[in-house]
Amino acid sequence: NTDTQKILRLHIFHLMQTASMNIIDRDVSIPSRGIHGEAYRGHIMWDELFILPFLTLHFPVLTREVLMYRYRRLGKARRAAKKSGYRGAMYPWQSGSDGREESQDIHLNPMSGRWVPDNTHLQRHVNAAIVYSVWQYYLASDDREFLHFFGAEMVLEVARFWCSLATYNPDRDKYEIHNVVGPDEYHTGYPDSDQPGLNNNAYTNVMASWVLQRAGEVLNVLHQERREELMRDLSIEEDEIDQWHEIAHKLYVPFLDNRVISQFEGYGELEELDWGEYRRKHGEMMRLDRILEAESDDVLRYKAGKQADVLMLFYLFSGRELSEQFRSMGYEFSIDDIPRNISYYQHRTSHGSTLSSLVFSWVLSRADRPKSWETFRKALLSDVEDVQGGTTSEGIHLGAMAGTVDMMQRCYIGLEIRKDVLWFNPALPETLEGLELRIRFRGQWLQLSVDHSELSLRLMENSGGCIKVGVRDKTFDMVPGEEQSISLIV
Ligand code: IFM
Repeated sequence: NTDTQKILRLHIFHLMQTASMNIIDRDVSIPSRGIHGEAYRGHIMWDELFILPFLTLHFPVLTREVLMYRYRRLGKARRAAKKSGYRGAMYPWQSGSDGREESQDIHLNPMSGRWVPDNTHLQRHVNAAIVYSVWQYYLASDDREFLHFFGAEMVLEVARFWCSLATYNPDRDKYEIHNVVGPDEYHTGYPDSDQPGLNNNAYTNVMASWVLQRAGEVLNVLHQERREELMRDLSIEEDEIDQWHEIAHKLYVPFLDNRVISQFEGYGELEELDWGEYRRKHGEMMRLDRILEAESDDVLRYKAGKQADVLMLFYLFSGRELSEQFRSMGYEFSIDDIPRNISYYQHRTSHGSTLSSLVFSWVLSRADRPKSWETFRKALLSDVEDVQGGTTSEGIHLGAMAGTVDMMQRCYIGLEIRKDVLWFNPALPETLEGLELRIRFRGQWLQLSVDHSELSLRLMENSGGCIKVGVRDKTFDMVPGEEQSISLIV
């Protein structure tokens, strides 16, 4: 695996060029294509969701900086929400210097020479991504100062936005979210509709519910005085909190047969694409949307996705967390349902974004390790082989770069932070003999090495206290200077 290691180091190198100590106090964030090229004009999108986990476990101070970029634009996000008739804060899909929406309205299809409408700005899920990053940073760093002064306010204002976006459907006794776009950027509306956006994108609705639940939790974590202060300053009344609770537990999630989550409401009625025929005709189909548009057809008509959408849920949450999340929303969804969902969308995705192979390799890591590794290698080669045929010269793909490093750091080691416990559940692919790395958790360095039979941990000598560690189902405390070796043979 020297080749894999070499590319991972190259990825870290590029990442550290964009996010280094030099960004501290500069009010900048991390553009999706780094500072390496002009694609997306340097805009900041949701890619920090894939980038921050690496930074948080090594340079938490940089994650804080990136989150501060968002905090400084909270006022703009509030104004954007108000202008669109919502409450709270609505962050833009593409953000630049002053925090206004910078997304394009039209884009060029070079295959047809036509300019086509672009409604990708309706990806409101970026707001959930910001809260997810705030929460993960808080859990990993225990930076209560950040949560107290900045993070909590963002969480509450975004929760308020989701609450005002949701509408009640009495026929279902459920809340719904309309006119949005999920991570799959092919589906920005319904075929033959003159209205942009989709109803009840499953990823968006589940994330909105998760955010609303975190908003309740954040208020409990805060010191009483700060809680009262924020509620007063933001004019949050107790009945508003009750409403968050009600919506969080009653957001609608569409399903197809057999507990396969429907990407959005109406997805099941779309036509199946003849993937075999199209592959024969076009070979690589990463930009299936452009191929179809050039043929005067429309990707909106088909069950064909650009990138992982529903599967993002399995990327962000462990099976156990997700089952709990679904249960809280009134749905039964178990870990056993995950492989069926992966298989369904695996056959209907063109991987037109480099983020897609990354997410697929992650979600396959438990059910099909060889396939996960094969897909990981694809994500790994995104820029070194310029797999999209010419996009790397417009800037590297930082989400895929950081995400592939994070595959080693979190995915194959099964690293997860739940409440104040750092969990490990290693499942290395056959091809990976072992890993050695050092991570930062709640202000302390933990050295770890893992192979197929053993996990060794050493909490470095320092002035901190003990940390809580969990391996598979057992938890224990570790004090600075302590070493632990745990057999992985069952
Ligand atoms: O943010 C991504 C999006 O999910 C897919 N298109 C590229 C963007 C920038 O990386």
